[in-house]
Amino acid sequence: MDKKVLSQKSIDSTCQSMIKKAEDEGIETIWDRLEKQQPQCGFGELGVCCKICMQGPCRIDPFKVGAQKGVCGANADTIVARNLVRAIAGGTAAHSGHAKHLAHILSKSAKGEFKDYPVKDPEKLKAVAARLGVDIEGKNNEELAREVARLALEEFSEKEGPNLWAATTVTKGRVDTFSKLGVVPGGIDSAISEIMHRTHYGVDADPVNLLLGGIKCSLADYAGCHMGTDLADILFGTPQPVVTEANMGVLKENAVNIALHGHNPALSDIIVQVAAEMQDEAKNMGASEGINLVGMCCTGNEVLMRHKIPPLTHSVSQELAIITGVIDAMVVDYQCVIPGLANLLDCYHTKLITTMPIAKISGAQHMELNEENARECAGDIIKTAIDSFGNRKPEKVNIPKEKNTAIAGFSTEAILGALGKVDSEDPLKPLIDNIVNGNILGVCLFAGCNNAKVPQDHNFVTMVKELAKNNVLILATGCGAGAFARYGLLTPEATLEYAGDGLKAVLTAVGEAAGLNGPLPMILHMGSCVDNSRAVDVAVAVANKLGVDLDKLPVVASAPEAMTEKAISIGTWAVSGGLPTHVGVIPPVLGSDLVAEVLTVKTKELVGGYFIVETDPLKACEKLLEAIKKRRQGLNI
Ligand code: NFS
Repeated sequence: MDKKVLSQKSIDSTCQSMIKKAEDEGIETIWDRLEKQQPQCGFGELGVCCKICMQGPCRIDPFKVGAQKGVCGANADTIVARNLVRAIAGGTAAHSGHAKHLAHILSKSAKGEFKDYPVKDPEKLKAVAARLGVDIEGKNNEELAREVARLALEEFSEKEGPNLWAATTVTKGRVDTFSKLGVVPGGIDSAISEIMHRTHYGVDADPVNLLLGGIKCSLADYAGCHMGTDLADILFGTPQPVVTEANMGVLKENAVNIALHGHNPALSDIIVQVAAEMQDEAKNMGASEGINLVGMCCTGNEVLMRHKIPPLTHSVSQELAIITGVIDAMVVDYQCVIPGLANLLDCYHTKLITTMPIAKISGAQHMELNEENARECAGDIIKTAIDSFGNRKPEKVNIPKEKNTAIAGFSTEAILGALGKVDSEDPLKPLIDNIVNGNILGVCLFAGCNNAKVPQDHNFVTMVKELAKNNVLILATGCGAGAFARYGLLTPEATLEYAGDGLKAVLTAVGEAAGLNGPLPMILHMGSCVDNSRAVDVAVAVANKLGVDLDKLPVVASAPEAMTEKAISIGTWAVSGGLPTHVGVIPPVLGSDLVAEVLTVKTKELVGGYFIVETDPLKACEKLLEAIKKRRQGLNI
């Protein structure tokens, strides 16, 4: 495979060398499977294929020659809208399933049943409880945890009134806008099941009404994300800045390498705690450097943010981790864990360990997390990994050298803490002053996945360099943040190299006030995908302080390599939150002019935000910069 072909798959040199190794060994990866799928179904790409009832599958001829209606009479607009909102419901189910899991843990922890999950951050617990309207006076941690967990669990089912996690965390203006449109979600699960109901055969056939349903469900997704962040912080601690290293060079030949992959910290955080106590066991088995934990995808982000576990690789390159030949165990929970991993187990010694009852993979070893005995489960899993170390196949070992320093851990609290070092009375003032005086032109939140259809990380890296040069402050989450970590872009050096003068001056002033002897990293890594809620918290605080709504702020978002249903639901709530939101992959909506028009134009009138679909990263930057400048004009700054 020549360099050009490799760079069309990933721009990460470690990934390229592992793709090459896979090819040499005759091993199939995600990119080979994508190739075998060509040409992909054009009807599916346009969103005009309907499989909802058994009279189908039906498809609409995009050239307007053949069938224009499905058997039931649904046209392209209805079919595209139905498919899209079902994807939003899928994403919502995933994010909120993660939050619900943590709510159950907090509930049992408060009752003294899950002893391995004490409240780690009582301050956050108090803050969340107060925000939810709990009277916190004189209550101890257990009482508060019980109330927060009860309120959290109540947020899932049918309930009267708005969802608390959505309504208490956005601006008043947003709540009014959502109320006017009739899209305020109640229970999260109710919102999901409402979508499944209204997209069932013969229910909602009005595309605009369906899309409004999608907005409502996306707001339930937002509620789930925010709850996921809040509860994880309460149980495992609110992140503060950490310095570590990223990319495959963090693997160690003489250590038991355990990759933590998936999304939920429920098990991975415990593994981090227990592994620290089992270093000698690994050494006794011949691993002179003990246990080396590394992170992947959003579970990786969770343990990076709280424990500076080095991120290894992300999203489309997950199989390549195993191809290094030194991952002794890959421990997975749920979401974004591809079944393709199991195909590698015949050739490599890696133990693929599934741990959640809802996420098993044929060929993997299942060691289920029992939260009543979480530390013991974690210990068993680590022992399995230590045993696996002895089964390495030396001829398969090849660790790419490259790694880069990465600074992460920028929770809302950490960002406000750093700003508070500049102005302790009014931490937001330095940020707002610098937005007003133009040192910071605007803010862009980068989120979302890699997508095998896009050269891995190409759009992410191209776009941040361009935006930073134009003095846009960059926040990042998810696999996007992971990408930036691997290229050394989460560093003060990147600020010095790429940031425009205004941005550089601000990041330097804050960094020096915070005692860093230099600027803050060019990109602030805020955590996993549910942690996009942290970015909302910052934006809401700024909006409230300025006395304007979110749709007036020079704040934009981008998912330049989006892939999952979760990315679609987050994108939809970012738009509903008032943000111009870029997507760098064509979503399956082009089969309906009406749906495409609603998403990119009409939503602007309804909620202030809108989608910008642009596959060229530099053109996307132009469009985002234009959107930021328009917003600045609107604010007269
Ligand atoms: Ni977000 Fe995180 Fe990554 Fe995409 Fe998957 S890990 S939750 S969905 S692929 S960014």
